[in-house]
Amino acid sequence: MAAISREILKRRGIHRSPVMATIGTRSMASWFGHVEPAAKDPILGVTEAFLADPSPDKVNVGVGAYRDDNGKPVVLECVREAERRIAGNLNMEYLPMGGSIKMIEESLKLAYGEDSELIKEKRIAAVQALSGTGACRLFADFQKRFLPDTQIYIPIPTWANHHNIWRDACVPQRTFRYYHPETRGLDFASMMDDIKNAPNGSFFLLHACAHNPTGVDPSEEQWREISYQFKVKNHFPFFDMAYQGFASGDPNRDAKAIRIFLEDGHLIGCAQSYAKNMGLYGQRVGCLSILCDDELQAVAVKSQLQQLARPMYSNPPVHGALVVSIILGDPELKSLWLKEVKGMADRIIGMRKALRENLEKLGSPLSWEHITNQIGMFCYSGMTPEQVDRLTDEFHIYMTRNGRISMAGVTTGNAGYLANAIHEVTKSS
Ligand code: KET
Repeated sequence: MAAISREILKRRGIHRSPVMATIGTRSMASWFGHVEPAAKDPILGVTEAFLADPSPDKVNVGVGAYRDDNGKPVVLECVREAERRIAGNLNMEYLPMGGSIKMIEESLKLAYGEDSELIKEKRIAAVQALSGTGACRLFADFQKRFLPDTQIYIPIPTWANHHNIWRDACVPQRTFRYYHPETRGLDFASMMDDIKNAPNGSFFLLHACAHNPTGVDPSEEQWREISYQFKVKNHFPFFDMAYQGFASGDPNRDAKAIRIFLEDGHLIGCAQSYAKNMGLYGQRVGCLSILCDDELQAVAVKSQLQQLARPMYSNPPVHGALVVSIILGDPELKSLWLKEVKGMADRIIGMRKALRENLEKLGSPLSWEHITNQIGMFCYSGMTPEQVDRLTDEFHIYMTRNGRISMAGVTTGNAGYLANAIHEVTKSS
């Protein structure tokens, strides 16, 4: 028992503590004596701190969760209607290991295109996943099991949890350059260099749109060049698409990068999430898809994804999957959803303008152009961890220490307060 524990700890990079050395002769209380408190999650830890603050002025622009202009969480009208239709009709039986077939079909149309030949040819292995995180994790586990000698190239910076996901799946990580702090834009030249210099056949994690945390995406032309270079190098692109619809307000446009890679004949992987674009955060509904050479391969890959799911969570939850398939399967509800996604994206764009204008009105000596240039849920402000600490300590404003502002938490009511506080902590820098 102790030997197994030691082996597991060693694999996770945790070295045996003195308490573990004498395990077995100790009382029960000592079994966990070596467990240190985990480091706070850089994103969800912010929400915990926000909730613990009694100040009436407090503002949470930490986690990427959409709020209305009164700062309240939103349940979309299309979701409410889908739930009305579900009410009373739902049995609580298990879904298959791979999840809802209907939800998967609709998800593939959304990512690969309504009339995609690849769907008709049944070349895509896909399973319902526990939202975007679960889709990434399932893929990472698949990668470890079937391509054990590969690594994953992750952009710097990225969503912090990407590093945890591939670490826990025991896939070695490499990084590639993405962001240029001086221009607050894409470091395209360095990114291309890193793509060229990676060994042929490397796995790359790409944000399909609305890159988190920077809000900086390659242009269409740049995506074409990236895709071309991936072809030359025979790299495998894995797209994390957590914000489809949140970048431009149009889910089809936001899938452009994926469509370009498909046109160029790549095999791809894709993680989809309905957390943000349908506001189904806590329902944990998403989809993992892997495009294969042919139907036979797709059947085999899907069966292996199911094998990975079975001992982990057996089968995915049913409620969110029903909501998604009802909305996407009904033309009227789907167009209501499209309108509502656009409404959310537009409100965020409006708040970008408001925050920038407020900062400029205050006479800030710094340029805040990037607030309106960046897209999606986040503004990568350029503030330092120390400046963020001051925002929290002096103004009760909560955000991640990398300077990321969740624009989804900015409202007409708090944009002025936020701008004033940002101005106070940045004006002498
Ligand atoms: N990928 C990206 C790029 C991402 O930003 C998130 C969530 C996810 C996947 C996972 O979302 P899911 O709820 O599993 O579908 N990001 C926000 C929330 C979080 O950290 O969990 C965030 O960055 O605030």
